[in-house]
Amino acid sequence: MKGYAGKLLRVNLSNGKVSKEEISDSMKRDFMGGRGFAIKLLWDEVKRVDPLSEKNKIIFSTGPLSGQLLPSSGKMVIASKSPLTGGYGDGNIGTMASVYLKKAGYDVVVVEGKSERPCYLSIEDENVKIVDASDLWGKNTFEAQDILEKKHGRNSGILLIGPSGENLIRISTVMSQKGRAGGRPGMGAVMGSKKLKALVIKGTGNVSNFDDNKLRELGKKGYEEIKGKESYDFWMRQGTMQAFDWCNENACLPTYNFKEGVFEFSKEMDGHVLEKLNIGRKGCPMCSMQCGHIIKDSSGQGAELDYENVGMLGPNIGLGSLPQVALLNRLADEWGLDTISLGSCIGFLMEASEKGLIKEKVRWGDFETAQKLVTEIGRGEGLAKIVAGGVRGASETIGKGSHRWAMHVKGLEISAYNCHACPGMALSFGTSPIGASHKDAWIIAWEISTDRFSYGKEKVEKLIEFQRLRGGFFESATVCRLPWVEVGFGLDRYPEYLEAITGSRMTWEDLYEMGDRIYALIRAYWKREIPQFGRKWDYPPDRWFEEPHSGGKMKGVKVDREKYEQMLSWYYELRGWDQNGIPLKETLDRLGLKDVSKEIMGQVG
Ligand code: PTT
Ligand code: SF4
Repeated sequence: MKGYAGKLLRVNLSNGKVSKEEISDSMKRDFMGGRGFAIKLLWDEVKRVDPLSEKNKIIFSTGPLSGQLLPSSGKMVIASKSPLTGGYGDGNIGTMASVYLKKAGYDVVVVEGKSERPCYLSIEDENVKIVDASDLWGKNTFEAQDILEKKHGRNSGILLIGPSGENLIRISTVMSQKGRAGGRPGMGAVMGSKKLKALVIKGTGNVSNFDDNKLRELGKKGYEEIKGKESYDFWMRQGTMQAFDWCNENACLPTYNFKEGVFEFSKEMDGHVLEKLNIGRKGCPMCSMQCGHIIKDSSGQGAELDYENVGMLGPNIGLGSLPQVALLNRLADEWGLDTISLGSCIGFLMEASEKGLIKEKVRWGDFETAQKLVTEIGRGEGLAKIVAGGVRGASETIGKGSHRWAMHVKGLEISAYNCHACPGMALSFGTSPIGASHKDAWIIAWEISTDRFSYGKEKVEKLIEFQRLRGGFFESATVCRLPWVEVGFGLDRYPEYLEAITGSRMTWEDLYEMGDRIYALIRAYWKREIPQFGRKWDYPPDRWFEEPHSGGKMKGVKVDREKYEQMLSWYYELRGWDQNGIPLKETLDRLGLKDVSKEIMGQVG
């Protein structure tokens, strides 16, 4: 099939073996790329292993749209069995590594085994080497990026971890280009466990497409369409930070460890403040609507901000200064810590301190302590040891009912939307295939603009439609979804792109079915890896059901547990899963996953 480099590169760090494998047409047809390839490979090859052992594998996977001359196409998926959740984990990163990987002749890299000494992987077309990285070990991601760029040239794509990944801190992510981050569920720790500091990728070839002329023409039109959109100017001024004000207005800003939805200092740090402080913009390759806004942090250095980072390192920990948030963000990037989980961990410690459950004083909004905590978390030292495994682990250590306000689902910390008054978004977090991420179904905007308090079946149907599109198509194609979500770029462009790339026309029905196949396989994976996995994994924390907002326009509102139960039951029914959330045999058979049902049947649930 056209549009793919056609090869999978496999590198075993235990024995140094490098091999190249053909990717079959059925794999391309049934799983497309990105997340689809990743779950298929993990299902086939990574079975009941300790995520931080040499038996786990980490997958870097592109799709047919990655790296093409098309709007916002410089993306790739990083996936593995997650050390944070114990189930399937992935993240999506914008990086030159996705562009160069395909140019080098590979769609996917699978890294397995474990190196004895720190190393990095150098991929230059045919030439693949495991290189000693002793001098890079311990360096932060900015320093290591500079060293590698100097050595390999700026025309290389670099994916790397910081010291927190080396220290096996389970909330570590993978970084690129000093500000792109991907792999929230501990992908950085998996690299660290393999003593793999980085991948440096260079490539000089070109992928052969079905109709390059048509593709060029479509790409040109796509960029023009994006620039012509009404919301483009505002997007360029505020990027994802436009959500900050909106969340505060709608009482869904994560505030004081998701206790409240409105922050008293919001006007001092919203998108308008960002506009005034902005000193530059950064983003992913092939993008004409770059969303990384740079401001000077409180130490005078540049830091790149996004809504999630500000929500979690600002209101969620009671901090109301954008330059101070930017400094915490920069530190997280240097250490290679995921900002969302980090903000949740710090918020958890602040609340534990307020409730007298830990002896240390960690006050809301205390910037100096928060700064110290980032370093301690990155090192896994001191008070931070409690949260090194995320807030689920912390609540298990502390006990005393703290699981009620440990803000995670399936072990992954909730991203920056408070859902006391957004039941659809609560269900989205509950059913996201990697734990509480917003990436699969950001239903909140639709929910607030329609019937916010409805628990109706139509909301569940909409949620599944979003998951099919975002979690199925965008994650596997693999391309940035923000042109569609944020400026209203036409969805129908994508099947046209696919046709010009691969030569085959796929309808949305075909693409949705592929999304369902990927979701069913991910669900089966969780079940196989965690035999007791089932319905009770699909609930947000008790806080949203039990503690209504104490102020703001949603004062007194909380999620109704019984009605949530009903939505969850509909969700399973619509997906063709049983009421414990496990795909039915007939569903797996229909999706071409016959062998999968044999493996998960008969497991205790
Ligand atoms: C994503 C998650 C997000 S989602 C943000 S901000 W967001 C946080 N960014 C971090 C960061 O920065 N530094 C850091 N140390 N940790 C961080 N953790 C958080 O990671 C990102 C953009 C954004 S910005 C979003 S919404 C969209 N996400 C997409 C997606 O998931 N899929 C897709 N097909 N397109 C997407 N487009 C947008 O990409 P994870 P990026 Mg990211 C500094 O990785 O694990 O998925 O978590 O990739 O290149 O940084 O782009 O308001
Ligand atoms: Fe990257 Fe942002 Fe552009 Fe998407 S919109 S490709 S995340 S810079």
